[in-house]
Amino acid sequence: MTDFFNGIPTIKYEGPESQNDFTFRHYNPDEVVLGKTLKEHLRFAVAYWHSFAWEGGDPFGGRTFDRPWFGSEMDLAKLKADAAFEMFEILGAPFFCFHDADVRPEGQNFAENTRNLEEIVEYFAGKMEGSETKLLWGTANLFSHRRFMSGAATNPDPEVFAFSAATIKTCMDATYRLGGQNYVLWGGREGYETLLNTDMGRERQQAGRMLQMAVEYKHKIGFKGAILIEPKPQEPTKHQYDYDVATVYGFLKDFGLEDEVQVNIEQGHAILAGHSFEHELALARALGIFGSIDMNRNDYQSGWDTDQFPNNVPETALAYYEVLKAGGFTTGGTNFDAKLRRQSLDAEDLILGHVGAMDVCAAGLKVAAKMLDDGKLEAERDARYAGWETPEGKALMHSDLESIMAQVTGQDINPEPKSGRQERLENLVNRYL
Ligand code: XUL
Ligand code: CO
Repeated sequence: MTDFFNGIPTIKYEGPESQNDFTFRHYNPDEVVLGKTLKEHLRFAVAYWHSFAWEGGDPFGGRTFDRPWFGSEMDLAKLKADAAFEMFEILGAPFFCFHDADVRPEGQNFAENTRNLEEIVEYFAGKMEGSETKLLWGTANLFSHRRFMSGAATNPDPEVFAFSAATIKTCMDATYRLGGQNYVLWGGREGYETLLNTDMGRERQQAGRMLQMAVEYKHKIGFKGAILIEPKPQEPTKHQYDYDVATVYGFLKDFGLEDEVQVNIEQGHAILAGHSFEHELALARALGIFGSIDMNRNDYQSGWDTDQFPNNVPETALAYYEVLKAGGFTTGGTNFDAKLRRQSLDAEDLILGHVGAMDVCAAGLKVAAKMLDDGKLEAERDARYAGWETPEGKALMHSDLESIMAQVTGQDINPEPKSGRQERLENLVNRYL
């Protein structure tokens, strides 16, 4: 036991009227909604990097947090793991997620990195035996160390490609060993700073081959989880190749991976790409590549990835509406890719950030479920496309320009515009909130 969370109780559901800060008001893990418990629907995960590895720095200042596990020794990495599993228990977190670099000290070389990772993975395995918390996904940090400054898979130096491929293998092994349900690839530095030194065509081929290798290895070791790509348009690089869901889909098609790889969609990344979160979710569903979500929020006034805990129920409601329409999560879940503000120094801030976020997501999911169950919004949408369900509408998709022209002239087709009824639909959605 560490003493880091001393005095903080296990968080229980007490309902919306509770005056206790350390309680859930909307997230009752056992509450059944549309045939599943909230715990099964939401599949919450704690992000190890933001909660335990991030030091509170920003571009203008360094560490503000003072955590007893900061440092580069293995013992401290184990102390960090102890505190992490204590927090998982306080929150009743069903899952967690990690990068290699979050959990093990950086070694002098690849072999030492691998040894450190393997030792911590065994330590995690031991802790997981006595814990309810499972691994939602693992991933490799191929963006923080200076060797990755010009990319990992897309690096102009083949040695960096090799180092990255080997690291991905070790992280897939770690994920598999711990029963992880997915493996994520986020291309933090797979992009460019200037086109003047960049061969985009070549770099894209390198990224495609790396992803194919990860998929080949997944099948080789019998990893049953999903491989997920996490789109982001920019930051840290000026431009990233996995820009958004549409771009990733084109990339997957190009490399024959559209049936092998799904997407992990992050709220803040969607905003940076000039989309809404629900846009990205709806498109992934339509393309059949929806996998998992990184739940956070971006400050709408700053143009960077602020990774804040979600706190807006109408937004989470529209997001979970899309998740439910996609059939809900299978291997995926709700990972809080969210960090405290750098002035939020205390252990209780870390707990309350998660408690509030879990409540906001649960409230949003319940609104979404009501909306879906009522069916009014879907009925309006179906009515708008009803013409396509008629024999004439269906036949159009199999026709050709000449026949269609004959039909339009023969029947004197002259379409009358119909209202999109946007305000009516917005009013309808607000009734559920
Ligand atoms: C960065 C980001 C990452 C990925 C995992 O913006 O979202 O933390 O989720 O590498
Ligand atoms: Co993320």
